[in-house]
Amino acid sequence: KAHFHWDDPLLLDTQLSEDERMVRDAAAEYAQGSLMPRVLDAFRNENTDPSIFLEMGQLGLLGIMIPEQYGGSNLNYVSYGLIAREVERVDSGYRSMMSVQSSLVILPINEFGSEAQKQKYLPKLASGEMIGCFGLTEPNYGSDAGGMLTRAKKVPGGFSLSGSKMWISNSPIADIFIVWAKNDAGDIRGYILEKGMKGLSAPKIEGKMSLRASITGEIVMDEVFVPDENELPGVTGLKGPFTCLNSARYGIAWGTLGAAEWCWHAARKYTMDRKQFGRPLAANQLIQKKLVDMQTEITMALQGCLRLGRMKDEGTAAPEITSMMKRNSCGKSLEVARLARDMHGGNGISDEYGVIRHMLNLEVVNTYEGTHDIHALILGRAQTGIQAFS
Ligand code: TGC
Ligand code: FAD
Repeated sequence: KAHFHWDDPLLLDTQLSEDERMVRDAAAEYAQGSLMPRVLDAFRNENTDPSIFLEMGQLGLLGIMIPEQYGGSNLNYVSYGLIAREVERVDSGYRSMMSVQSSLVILPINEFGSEAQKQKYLPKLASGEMIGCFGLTEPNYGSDAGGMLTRAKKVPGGFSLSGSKMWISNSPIADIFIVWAKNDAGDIRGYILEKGMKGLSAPKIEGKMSLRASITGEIVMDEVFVPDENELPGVTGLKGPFTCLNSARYGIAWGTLGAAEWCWHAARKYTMDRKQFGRPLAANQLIQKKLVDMQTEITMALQGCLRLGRMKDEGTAAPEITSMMKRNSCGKSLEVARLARDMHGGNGISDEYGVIRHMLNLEVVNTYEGTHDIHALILGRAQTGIQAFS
């Protein structure tokens, strides 16, 4: 009889190439060795350490899919997913810092930027010397991103940008800002703004109870002059930001499962160690059922992510599949984290045990990059042909 691997039932490990396993192991070593020791303080004291970008850059974790000539590592989508899973096993906030930099800042410049923009920004973004952020959401336009009010008015030599972006990861510490705005014709275009431009500010949003290791802010633009050469020439319309989101949402689909795996393993260990009524908690049928539900959901979701990664690598993945995986991974991981929190009893609410931190983080991950329900509507439209957003 073949051996059952309780922690990898479908033998995901054996479905990876040697190179993919090496990338995953390097990311795991960094995440467990350098990020894990910092996370309790970072979350408790809302302390975002910008040097993490340099560390990730040195390991090649930021410019994963861009060509080596721009400082990238030219790896595949499966590797990107595996890295996200290892980083988010520690904390969704650290994965968030990484996804914004790689999928939402490096990717649009690489895909839609001019040669001069690529040469100017990509190497420093890939090395982590420069920190980037991505401004799509506005105070009154979140899910309905296309309704944005931010305007890029044509002026001699460039554009004058006015408006505000809300809930922007990395913005208070960012050197560059990818901002999506409507031009005089009403078309959505991307602009690269730099810290220090007159009229530009990025105040921190205080009081976040989730993703506390990752700083979040606004982007406020009051007639910021942006030269012509800072407009992204290669894309017009919502396709621009959504192309970036396809990649970031894919990373989230893998990443949340890392957080879920961590919670599952913690719940297993805790319930095997802790005794109530004279025997381990894990000796109870209810507890075993919860552990098996976690194992089943995580195993199937990981297999789905791997399949999506392979499809992205071969160019056959429609964006709707990313919606399916992002939605499934976030919803199921949040449920796993809530169960794990419950199985830790009172200790489960202490940050020392980690499960409540993951649970709180996953509340946001289930909301950003398209909420759980918005992805249901994207998939519902694809299945019925009927648009149910409005
Ligand atoms: P819709 O009519 O569906 O599409 C408009 C145009 O966009 C194109 N498009 C896509 N292109 C590429 N990939 C995709 N996934 C695309 N989805 C749509 C589409 O083809 C069309 O192009 P064209 O040329 O025909 O005009 O647009 P809609 O306004 O009806 O969209 C509705 C909806 C709900 C699907 C969309 O607005 C949506 O996805 N809303 C969610 C908003 C969102 O995800 N925001 C994320 C903000 S960034 C963020 O959260 C970062 S957190 C990062 C971190 O910290 O990790
Ligand atoms: P809303 O769109 O107002 O939605 C509120 C509720 O209504 C949700 O449950 C939603 O599912 C539901 N809803 C909305 N429309 C419909 C409908 N038609 N039918 C049924 N239900 C509906 N954005 C960026 O651009 N860049 C970033 O870096 C970034 N980072 C973020 C970091 C954090 C910590 C957070 C919290 C958010 C971040 N966001 C970022 C914003 C994020 O993408 C939005 O919060 C998200 O898209 C949802 O928008 P909203 O908050 O305006 O909610």
